[in-house]
Amino acid sequence: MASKRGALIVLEGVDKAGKTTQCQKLVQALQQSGRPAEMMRFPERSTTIGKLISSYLEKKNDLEDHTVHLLFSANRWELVPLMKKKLEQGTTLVVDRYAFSGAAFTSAKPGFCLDWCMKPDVGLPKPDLVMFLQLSPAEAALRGQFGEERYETSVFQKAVQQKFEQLMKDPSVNWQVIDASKSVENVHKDITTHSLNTINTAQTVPLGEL
Ligand code: DGP
Repeated sequence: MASKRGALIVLEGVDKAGKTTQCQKLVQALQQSGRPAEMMRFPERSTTIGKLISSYLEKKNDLEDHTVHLLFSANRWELVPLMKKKLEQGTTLVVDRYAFSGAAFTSAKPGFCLDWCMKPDVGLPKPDLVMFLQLSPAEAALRGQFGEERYETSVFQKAVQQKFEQLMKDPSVNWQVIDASKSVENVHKDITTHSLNTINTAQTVPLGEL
């Protein structure tokens, strides 16, 4: 009998929602309970494409908006063989941002529609679960100043949030909205509950495509 595949679990949300902390805590909890799990993040800045993206985000270079959109997508595609291998081996992947950030961030720019923005990611492995860490712009502001990177302004983040709300209407994606205003431990509990359910059901269905 074929071994059981891992689940593809994605955390999305605007800045300051706590995605990275929660990804790390989830991976740790899964590993401690004997379930193979690893964290990934997008953009993955270590590759050649990722380095270009990183210097764009740090405002060290300027790239045309369509071009950078395609680079973000290419950065996801270049990791697909590794993702598939790990999932097939039974490792659950907990991913900090994915194609939904791609569509939300670019479509928040003037002159872009959501439909065009989603096209380059069509065919990527489909997450079994996407948890959206919901935090109001006011609560996010209480968590401290934005950094220096491109996109880190409250006006842009509000536009991104609206785009995520549109994306969450897609019933073909298993979205779960998580109240990220709760304590770190309580958010972790919610995320763990959804993830354990998903890991069990993912074993019974093949990996889909976006
Ligand atoms: P992070 O390393 O998670 O802080 O993400 C870096 C920034 O890049 C953050 O502002 C979100 C943005 N971002 C992530 N993925 C994409 C994408 O696919 N396209 C665009 N335009 N921006 C993205």
